[in-house]
Amino acid sequence: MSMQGSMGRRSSADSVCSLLMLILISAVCPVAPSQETGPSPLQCSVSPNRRFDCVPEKCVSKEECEARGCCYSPAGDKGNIGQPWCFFPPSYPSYKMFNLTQTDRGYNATLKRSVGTFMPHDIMTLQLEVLFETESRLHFTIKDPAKKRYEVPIPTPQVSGKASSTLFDVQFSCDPFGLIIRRKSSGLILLNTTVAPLIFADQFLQISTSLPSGYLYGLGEHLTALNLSLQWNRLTFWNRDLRPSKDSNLYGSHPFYLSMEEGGQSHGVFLLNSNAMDVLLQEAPALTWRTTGGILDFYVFLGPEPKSVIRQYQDIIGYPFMPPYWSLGFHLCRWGYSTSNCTRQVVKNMRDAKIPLLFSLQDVQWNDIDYMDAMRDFTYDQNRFGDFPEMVKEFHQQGVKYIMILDPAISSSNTPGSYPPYDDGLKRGVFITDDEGKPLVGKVWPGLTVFPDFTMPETFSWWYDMVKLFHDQVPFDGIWIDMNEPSNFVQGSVDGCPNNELENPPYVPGVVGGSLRSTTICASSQQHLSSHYNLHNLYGLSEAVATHYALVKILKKRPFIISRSTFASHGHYAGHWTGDVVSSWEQIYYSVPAILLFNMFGVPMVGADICGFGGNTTEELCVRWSQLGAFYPFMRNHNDHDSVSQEPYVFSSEAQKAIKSALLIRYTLLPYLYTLFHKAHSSGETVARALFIEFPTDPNTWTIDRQYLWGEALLITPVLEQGKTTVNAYFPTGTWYAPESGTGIQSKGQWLMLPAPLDKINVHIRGGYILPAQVPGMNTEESRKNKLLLVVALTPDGVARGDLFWDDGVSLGTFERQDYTHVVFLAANNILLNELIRVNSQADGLKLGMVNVYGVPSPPKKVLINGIASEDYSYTLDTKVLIIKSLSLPIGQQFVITWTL
Ligand code: MIG
Repeated sequence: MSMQGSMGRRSSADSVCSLLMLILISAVCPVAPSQETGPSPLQCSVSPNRRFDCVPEKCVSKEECEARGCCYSPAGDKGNIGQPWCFFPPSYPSYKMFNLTQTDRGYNATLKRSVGTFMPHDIMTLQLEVLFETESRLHFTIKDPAKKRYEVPIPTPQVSGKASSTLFDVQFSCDPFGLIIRRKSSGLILLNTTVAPLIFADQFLQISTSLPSGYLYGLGEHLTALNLSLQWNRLTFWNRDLRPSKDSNLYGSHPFYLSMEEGGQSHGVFLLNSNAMDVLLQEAPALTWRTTGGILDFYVFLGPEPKSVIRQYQDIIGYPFMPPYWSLGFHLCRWGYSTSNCTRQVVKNMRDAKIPLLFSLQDVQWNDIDYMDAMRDFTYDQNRFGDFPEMVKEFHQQGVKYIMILDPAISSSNTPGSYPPYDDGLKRGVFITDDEGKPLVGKVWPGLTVFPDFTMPETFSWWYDMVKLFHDQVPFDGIWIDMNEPSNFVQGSVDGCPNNELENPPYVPGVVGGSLRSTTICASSQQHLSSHYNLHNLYGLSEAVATHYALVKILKKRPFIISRSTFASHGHYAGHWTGDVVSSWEQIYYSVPAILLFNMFGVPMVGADICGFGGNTTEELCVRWSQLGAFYPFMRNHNDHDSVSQEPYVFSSEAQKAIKSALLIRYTLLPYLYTLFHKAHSSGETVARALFIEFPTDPNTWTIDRQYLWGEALLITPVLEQGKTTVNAYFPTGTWYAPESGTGIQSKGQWLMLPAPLDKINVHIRGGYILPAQVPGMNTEESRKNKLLLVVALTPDGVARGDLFWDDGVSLGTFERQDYTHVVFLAANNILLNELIRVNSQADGLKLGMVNVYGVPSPPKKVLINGIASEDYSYTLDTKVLIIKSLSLPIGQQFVITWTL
């Protein structure tokens, strides 16, 4: 430990120099003290926050603890796990490092431990590989050099050389082995893995690190605030079907965090590991990764801005898919639309509910499992949904898209020959097998079921065939994939699970139900690539990938898929909804951090069930949730089968009016939202964005999770509490305009109480930005044909910029094939003009019809459009808003608009 202290005082050295030091250090590695007796009392004087659990797998007495060579000190319960009573002394044996060598990609070294741990099957010799992949990305792996272990099968970039300069430096501690990673510019230690012993046993891998601050974000999917609690907090990763509850493993796993450093810089860490896992947080501040298999495969992202960290993470996992334009509209669903006529009536009610506004605004109608025959995939009930294909065609004629649900589990108890998905799948061997090699049988909605193994190539083609045959009958536009954790109504299988090491690992993370098989299939069941034990957390992702490729092939258009279960890289293929949230004020709030975190995970197409899924909503909650939901990237109202109706049209006309005016803002801003999705797809940006990501140097923003932004320029302040007609809003430094009036607020970074009557959601446009907008039509398709409106929000210096990405909204790979239009808008010195980055024929019909300029200090003397004077404008002195109307300027041709003051 003293070595670490002296290394901490060194100024940052270049890698050659530090290599020399390291060789020197390795040469003088001391021999670890023998552990035959318990540690002396002195070694146990570890301050409470720096204690790391030495008996994670059970409760022990003082004697048992000390027999392990650990320190015992009972303490009170704090956080969800409490302070450990039995903890490692600093002298607890760990690995030592040998043979550190420089390679053309970084460093290699051997790690050896001479004394085993309390876990079975310690791997006594390990291989460390440190790769300096880019200036801002460090990659290191710790593996068993003697035996290939399971590794997560997602494609990651392979880098051959070594970055010539880096934002980080790495120092190695040889005894105990540890990595100390610092930011060169500030000298700040970002990671230090010497704080607790490294354990690498066959089914128990643990590594701890110090953290540079208590501001930590990520590590989903959990029901949490945006800024994670470090008070003895355990976050468990084991995908599970569970109504979102605190301190529980939920539907997805994203072992990635972002940490804020003092001054507003930030870094991120990703552990590419899909095994059942716990992450433990404590106020030291420190973090422990504890996983039950695979290898340690870490990426460290140096940012330094949070935006860069998030992009660098997505460089590894893939950028988000580009959604079809229509998917940005309003989606309506519920469990319980039990017939095709009932589903038709819903669409009709939406269209009839034009009062008091003239827009219907529904874009997509959905069905839940109600449509199926005996709840089996790829069937429809001949009595209740006999005219299912016709229903979908009618929706299409009305400009409404259609999505239905599919569950992965396939009914297995049919008369042979009567249900092709099962018969064909069985023949092609696509189902996950038990320890005897027979398809494992569980129970889901249709009764007995088997589970497709989406890690097998044959399953991809079988799934494609099934989806294609169904699409030939029912021309749906997208697919909703549910129950893909995978969920199972019996524990493991109808025959239970065998008794083996995968079923009963020496350590079970803090999963709900206490066992890996709880609500899912046996961990020891076999898949093509590995055991389910290793692959469980990838089940939803693998189904999403298979569904994505099936839809690409069938539709030859952009696929739209919403999935419940996810893993890192999911956003490249599909979106996500946050599952079975309850209709409560608590859960409307939690949906905000959930949406912001999924944006950080590279899954920008995300939303919660508007008005709540479980339980009964109230009119007030549903109005507030619809207002918030109008600013979810994915906007869907969905409801449980036994809850009261919550479609917008069931409420009072005041409520309907409130919901529609929020919808109207969303539809007006679709060109802006679509451009944000393009930026997510093309450069890893977030769509719904936490304030700290946009304003990292303002620490006031670091804990804000009741407000957020769309991109850089739109601040959203929903009401998340019952009975409130005001809302407290933080305005980061700058000018913020209320679009209703166009009046600006100058903020120095301050909280303001805003009026928020039930019919209003507060949104503000940031000075310095230009938002492309459009007058809405009946749906997104109609809206797309209308004239553009530019909202120009000037800074006090009179400057603003923005852009528009435009294409046909449905074709595959328009960005990659460069078949799109991209126009930048610039305003300065009382001039607004466009700069054509790329123009294609898609933009032919698109014309600029109106410009609203906010923050024009005095009445213009004249307005010139391409040099020609126009009379069609108005100026309001008290709001300082200039409105220029009756324009007809093709967006793909250059224009100049001038107002002289
Ligand atoms: O066991 O398909 O989260 O959205 O309505 C419940 C019925 C299965 C769970 C999904 C929910 C859906 C429901 N499903």
